[in-house]
Amino acid sequence: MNVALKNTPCLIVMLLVASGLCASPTVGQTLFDDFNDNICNTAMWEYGTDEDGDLAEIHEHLEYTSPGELEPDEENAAYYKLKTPAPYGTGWTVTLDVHVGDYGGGPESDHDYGMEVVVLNTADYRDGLWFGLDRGWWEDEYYLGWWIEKTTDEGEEMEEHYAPATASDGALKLVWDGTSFHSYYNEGAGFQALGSSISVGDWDMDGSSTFTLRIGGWDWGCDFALDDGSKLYCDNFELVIPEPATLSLLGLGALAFGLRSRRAALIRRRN
Ligand SMILES: [Ca+2]
Ligand SMILES: [Ca+2]
Ligand SMILES: [Ca+2]
Repeated sequence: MNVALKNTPCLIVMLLVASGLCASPTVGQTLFDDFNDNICNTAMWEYGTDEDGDLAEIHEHLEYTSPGELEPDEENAAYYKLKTPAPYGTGWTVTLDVHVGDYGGGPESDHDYGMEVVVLNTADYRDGLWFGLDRGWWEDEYYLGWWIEKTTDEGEEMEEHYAPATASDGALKLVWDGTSFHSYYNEGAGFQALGSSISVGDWDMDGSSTFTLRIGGWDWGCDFALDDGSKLYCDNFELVIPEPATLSLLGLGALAFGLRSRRAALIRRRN
């Protein structure tokens, strides 16, 4: 083997790291995807679905499509999942642009849908954090809002925060400071906090644990297909894992900060 060929794999790794395409999130690294090439970066992402949801890079963003609801109470979801989980011990920040268009429909058919970031305890997928922009009809009320919800294997210890949204477009930011999660949303006037911080101390994790990170879309109870193109999508995923010193400089350390059950959460929110 000549020297050039022998060094090729090493060169490729160096180029991948330099271009941000390397799949392993490590301290000091930023992972970014603008989805502009309309092809899944399989070095970074695994594709997954629940039921019949579909997710695809198209129109230079990541777009969700539902086939419509066939069975009552069925939920569809499709997602990109990071191939390499994010580490527990160091802090990290994920940001994502989301767009949840208006499909209308009548209150006679309860349904809701949205785009989200999902964090799961790699060792126990019952431990989860679901954060996104959601829209839909529920019991004759039409809502659009930012929503973060925590689940655990204990079930009854669920936490959640909700804030009404004013537009179909926005950005969300989730910050892990090594102890708890801080959630923010931005509708054009800068990021603002969505409720208080959420601790995952009851997830039985330790310094060697990791989080699985997913982005994607979902719908529940729809009796029509979310297939109109570009109405439900996300864009510009960024995961930043700063050096610990950088994290404290950002002031993040100073901020006091599964199984899906949206139906139960909605009922609680409305009561
Ligand atoms: Ca894009
Ligand atoms: Ca791509
Ligand atoms: Ca657990």
